[in-house]
Amino acid sequence: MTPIELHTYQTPNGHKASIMLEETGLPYSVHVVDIDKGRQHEPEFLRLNPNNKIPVIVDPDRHRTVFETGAILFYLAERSGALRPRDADEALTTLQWTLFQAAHLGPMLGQLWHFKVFARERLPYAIERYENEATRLLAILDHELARRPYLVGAQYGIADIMTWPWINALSKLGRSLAHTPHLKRWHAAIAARPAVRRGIAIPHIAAD
Ligand SMILES: N[C@@H](CCC(=O)N[C@@H](CS)C(=O)NCC(=O)O)C(=O)O
Repeated sequence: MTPIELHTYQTPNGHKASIMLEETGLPYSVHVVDIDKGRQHEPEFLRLNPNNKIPVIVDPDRHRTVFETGAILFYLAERSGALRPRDADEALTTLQWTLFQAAHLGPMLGQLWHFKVFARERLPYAIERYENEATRLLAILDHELARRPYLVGAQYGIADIMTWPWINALSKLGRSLAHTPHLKRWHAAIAARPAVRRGIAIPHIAAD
């Protein structure tokens, strides 16, 4: 099979795709899109994703380009047969937690990151709003994970890969998992997976 192209950068969203590729064992090549230098706005990249966001995958054998990590993960599960929901019920629950990540956890933590780390002006109202949203969403995940090992049930899967890189990045936002013990247990279990350790090292970016 021709390797799948992964267009990515060292970020939580990029890591969802690289972890999934590592879990599937599909051959792939890495193409660094330096979003710190604005490469995601260049015409060549916009042809892959008009929404100027990494990651994107290109599957040359299927003439298929996919952006949005939820779609990428479902595509790679189908393509490889790995981590595929086992029945319609599991597929629907997986989609539900995938959309929860894409619609809530990702955007809220992304905004918190923006206002805490990048904003030129310190805006206490914005920081408080997104801190509170983060606390609320983490409590939901902790409550769910008190009742089962992984987001969809007994098995690790796509919904966990969607969510884990953002939980893993919380320490960069000055937040710990001390008050969410079930989320902490889940985070540690996934962090120990060899494919996850390899996935978060991608792309390797040499220091200047
Ligand atoms: N919902 C998108 C989010 C992707 C995303 O926000 N990517 C960020 C990096 S973590 C990005 O490329 N930002 C560049 C920009 O906004 O210009 C997904 O799940 O793929």
